[in-house]
Amino acid sequence: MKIGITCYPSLGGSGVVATELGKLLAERGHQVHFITSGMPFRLGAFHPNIFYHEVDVNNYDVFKYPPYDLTLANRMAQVAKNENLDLLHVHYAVPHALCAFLAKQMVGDHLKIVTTLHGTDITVLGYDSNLSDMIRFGIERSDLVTAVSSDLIRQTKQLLHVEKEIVPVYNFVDKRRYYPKEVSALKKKFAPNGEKILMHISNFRPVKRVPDVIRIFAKVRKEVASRLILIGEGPEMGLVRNMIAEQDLTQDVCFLGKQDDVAEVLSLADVMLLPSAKESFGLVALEAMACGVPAVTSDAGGLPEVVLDGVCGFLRPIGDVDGMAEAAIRLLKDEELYQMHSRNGIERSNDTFCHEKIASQYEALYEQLLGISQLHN
Ligand code: GMT
Repeated sequence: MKIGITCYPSLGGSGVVATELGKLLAERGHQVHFITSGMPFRLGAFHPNIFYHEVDVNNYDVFKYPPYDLTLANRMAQVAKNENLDLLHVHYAVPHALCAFLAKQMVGDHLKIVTTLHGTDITVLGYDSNLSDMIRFGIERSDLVTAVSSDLIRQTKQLLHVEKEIVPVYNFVDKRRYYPKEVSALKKKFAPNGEKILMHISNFRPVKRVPDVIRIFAKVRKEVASRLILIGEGPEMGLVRNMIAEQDLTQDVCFLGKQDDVAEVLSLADVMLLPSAKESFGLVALEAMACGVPAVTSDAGGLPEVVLDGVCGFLRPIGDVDGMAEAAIRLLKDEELYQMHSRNGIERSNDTFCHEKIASQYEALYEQLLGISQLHN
């Protein structure tokens, strides 16, 4: 198949999923064309089946706002015509589903549109009355719509009153890159006296509740000698740094900033913290589990579909700092319990969220949409 993929290319789970999926499809022999405003950050090495088409937005003085949407739609139509694309798979509804719809109007009905809903495109932007009708329209005019969790489907239907069928397709991890790694030498650098390491990775937006991470860590540290590694950057970074200083935690917290490839650092962690207020899936919890690191998270959105409470981590109500701290302490103090959770997480990520399984699921959906009889599997 000839597949166009559009996503936000900078750091973020939806861009990661779109890029990794494109790479897997290319490995399976499909021709994959990324149509994005910048090189997707996880695209990596050259592959003969992968092509990149940049969306170069005109910043002409007359425009108060650069016309990303129209330029993207135009580029999608150009690439679809020139490369004879079978379908466009767009990640994140706003504005990508609408751009794909416009491109289809320009190219013709044979071009199929697949839209994947990732989270805040619904759970935040869906509440904006300036956008909600447009989001519903984009979903309804897509030929196929998927969402990364059943909870996101439920929320989409409830909030936007969408009639269209939405197919759940979970996110995945590539187990060839995400597995427990031998990092004992590196661990000594971050935890020289054998302290346990708690980790948090996010874009430091309010929805991630990073201040809760600091509160949880402050409690854990009283019971278990530990350090906190923070990865990522974002609007709440200043607030978080202030909290750390005020609570006199500076010497035990390490900021690694934005990291392109977290597969290398995840194995440093003993516990992953993700206390988000909203999380349609929580890719970072899955990536941690794949590396044998149990996650202690809130029970927001799709997280209960990823982390099984008491099996490969713990789920606690949003804002339950005491509960999350207590769960982390239990894991860190009880080696047998810890090993069980770690093993279960690896098993669950390799099974339910295996990259091959999910790539096959997308492939089968594309084939069904294009009326191709399924020859593989
Ligand atoms: O909205 C965001 O937080 C960013 C978005 C993204 O583009 O990474 O994250 C969403 O999509 C990820 C990949 O499907 C999910 O793992 C995240 O849970 C989801 N974020 C939220 O729902 C807050």
